[in-house]
Formats: sequence, C-alpha cells, structure tokens
Amino acid sequence: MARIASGDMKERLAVYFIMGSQNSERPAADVLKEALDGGVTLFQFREKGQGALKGADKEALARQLQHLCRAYGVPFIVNDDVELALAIDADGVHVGQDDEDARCVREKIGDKILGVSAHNVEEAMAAVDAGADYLGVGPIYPTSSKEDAKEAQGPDVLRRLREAGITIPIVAIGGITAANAKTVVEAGADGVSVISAIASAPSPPTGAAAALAEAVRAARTR
Ligand code: 3NM
Repeated sequence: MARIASGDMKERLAVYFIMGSQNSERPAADVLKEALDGGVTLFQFREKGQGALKGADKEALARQLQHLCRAYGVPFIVNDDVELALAIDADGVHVGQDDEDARCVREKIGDKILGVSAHNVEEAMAAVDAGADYLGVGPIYPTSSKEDAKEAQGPDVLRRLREAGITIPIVAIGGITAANAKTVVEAGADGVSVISAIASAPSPPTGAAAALAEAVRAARTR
C-alpha cells in the first residue's frame, strides 16, 4: 500500500466526524451509522476524557465502529493510540502536539494515514517534516468538546498557514457548524472536522451531516 495521495486526502477531509462513547448519550454505533448516511467522509475514533472506555471495552467499540465505516467505504482513524490502530488494522492515526511524537508514529504505522494537530506555522512545518498526511488546525471557534482546548484562533490561522507555504491537506476544527463551514473553507481548509455539530445534533444526525457536506461542497466550488 502506498501513502494516500494529497488530492484524495483533501476529498476525504470534507466532513470529518470525530466521536467517542463520551460524546453522546445514544449508542455510538447508532450515531455513526446515521452520520454516515448523511455523508460523513472520514471518521476518527476519539475515546478520551471523562468516562472514556479503556482496554478491551475500548477495542470492542473501536472494532464495531470500524466495521460500520468499512461498510460505507469511509476510512477509520484512531486518535492517539498507535497500539490499538495497529491491533485492529485501522486506516490511520491522529496525534496532537502532546501525544506521541509524529515522526515515531509515522515509523510505526508505515503508509497508514497520519494526521497531526497544529496550531501555528512552526508546528505545521514540523508536522509536514515528520510525515503528516494532513493537519488538524484549531480551535477555530470556541469549543466545549475538548477539555484542554486552546483559545479559539479564528479562521485567519488557516490563511496564515497557507500564506506560509503549507500546501498539505488541512481540516479545520473547533466549533465548526454548517453555518461557518464556508468561512473556514474559504480561509484555506479543505474540510471541516466536528464532534458536537453531529454528535449533539437532534436525532437522527443524518441531516446535520448532510448540511455540513453541502456547505463544504458549495464553498469548494467558489
Ligand atoms: N481538537 P466540536 S478542538 C478534538 O483544537 C478537538 O485541536 C481540537 O469539537 C483542537 O466540533 C476539538 O464539538 C473539539 O467543537 C472539537
């Protein structure tokens, strides 16, 4: 298997849904299935924070959600757990600046997808150098879904990264909704990454996912 091509990665980042069992009172598999029906293009299993599953329970949920993603042809990314990603043969791993070093992760996962969180030009350049396939940049807007989230930076951070010559795929994260998706894509993001806009949407979240997909699609053709 070869590394994912940049153009394919950009397509995949259109509607990047992130979720763990802690993000919804409903069964995660139900929420994910309904979101996939709405047009989610990439999924990240992020089992983190208060009440997060561990060990065998975490792996069992990961396998269940991975199975669903496979049925929809949507890549399954694991947040900050290389061991789990390798054990279940996930499609990729996403790491933050405080997680395992991106270069070490790249060595361990071979050609699987590697996503790295970056908050500024320096971190973005280091991530590219370490072999990232895409950058997650945020928080763009205030978020209540990440306990240790930094201060919201606004869409200008995306513009600064592009102006600094960062050309790899970028997904914007933090407080993104169908209403502001256009703004972040126009500022330089290839797509949007969300937890609450889908996981906390009225049930079923199919329409919320479809609205995000439509907003990104419309902004991309401008
Ligand atoms: N990472 P919501 S913000 C998981 O800034 C995550 O790197 C962030 O959730 C970062 O869509 C965030 O509900 C939470 O705002 C995004």
